Parts: sequence; C-alpha cells; structure tokens
Amino acid sequence: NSEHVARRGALIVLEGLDRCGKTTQCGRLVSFLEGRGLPVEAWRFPDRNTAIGKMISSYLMNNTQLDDQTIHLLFSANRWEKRLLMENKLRNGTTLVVDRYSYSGVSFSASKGLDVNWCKAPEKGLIAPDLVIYMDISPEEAAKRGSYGIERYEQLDFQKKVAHSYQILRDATWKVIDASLSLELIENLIQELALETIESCPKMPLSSLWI
Ligand code: 2DT
Repeated sequence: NSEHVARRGALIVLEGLDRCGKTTQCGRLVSFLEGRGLPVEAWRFPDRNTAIGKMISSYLMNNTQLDDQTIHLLFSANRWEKRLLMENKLRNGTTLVVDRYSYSGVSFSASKGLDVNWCKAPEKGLIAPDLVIYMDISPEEAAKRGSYGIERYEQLDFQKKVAHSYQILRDATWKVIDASLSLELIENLIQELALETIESCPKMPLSSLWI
C-alpha cells in the first residue's frame, strides 16, 4: 500500500550574498516546520565541526593561507563527508533546511577567477536540492545592513563578483525572493515554497547535482 511507504524529506537550500538574511530565514523556516510536526533539521555549510571544517574555519578567519584550488576542494570535501548522512536523513523522511551549499562553493571560487566548470566538477554526484531559495539583494544594499565582519570575502568588491557568479548557476529548482522585503513577508513566501516542495518531492527520486 503506497500510503505506508515512508515519504522522503525535502532538501531545501537557501543561498545568497552575505547579509541577505538567509541564516535568519533558515531558523524561522525550521521552527515553522517543527511547529507543524514535520521532521526537519537545520544544516549549514561549511560545517565547521569536522576536521575539514576546522581547516576551512581557520582559512575563513585568515589564520591560515591556502591556494584557491585547495580551499575549493576542502569546501567540496566538507559536503562529501556529509553526503551519506544527508541521504539517510532524507530517505528516513527528514527535511533538511541548508544554509549554503554547492552554489556558494562554485560562486565564491569562480569569483576568484577559477573556471566555473572546474569548480563544478567536484560537486558532481552530491545530492541535488529539491528547492533552492535565492535571497536576492544587491551587494550595495547588503553592505548597508551593517559593517561586514572580519572574515575573508566580507568585502563589497568581492560580494559584487559573487552576485554575478551566482547568476550563472540559476536553474529550474531556483526560486528568487526579493531579500529587501520585510522579514515576515519573506518568511511567508519561504514557508509556502517549502510546504509545496515537501508535499511534492516524495514523488521524485533523489537525484544528483550537475550530471
Ligand atoms: P558562512 O558565513 O555562511 O559560514 O560562510 N563559502 C561557503 C565558500 O566559499 N564555499 C562554500 O562551499 C561554502 C559553503 C561563503 C562562510 C563563507 O564561506 C563561503 C561565506
């Protein structure tokens, strides 16, 4: 009886420039889905808790230097080391709300001048999201939201390049939300998209990114 087949969870990714509000919205979405009694977890990349994640964190805090290719592959490896757990959670019915994913991986590295296809290659075979929410904000607008932190990449000129690189990656799973709308309005839009996706995705098998 198909009614008794476990429904898989949805892989929902939020992307956008620094200060677009995605971390806040990830938190709100997870609370909302929990409130509905749905199994859900908040994830983020980089996951700074693993050994690889600690290397990434040190690089982001400017405590270590790595060449662009090396850090790119570490970010990718940080997703690969979580891939199996991610698949198991999704198959068991848990929806994952993920703050950044391969799109950040490619757009940040491509913004340093690395070839886009080279950047995409190590991401191939990771789990493809069912929904990517891109929170759209101009780099200038984002910069006005308060001074950037001290981490690498938190500079206007670089964010402009990232904004451009993100556009190359847009595909059918992307929904673009105007990140200058009110928190509540954005929250509602995201809730609607998430519920639709959770409802419809069990009909679709899990698929792989970029193959
Ligand atoms: P947070 O501030 O969101 O922790 O991000 N980044 C992120 C990459 O360059 N490649 C990646 O694959 C990912 C996931 C974006 C830390 C910074 O790391 C960048 C901002």
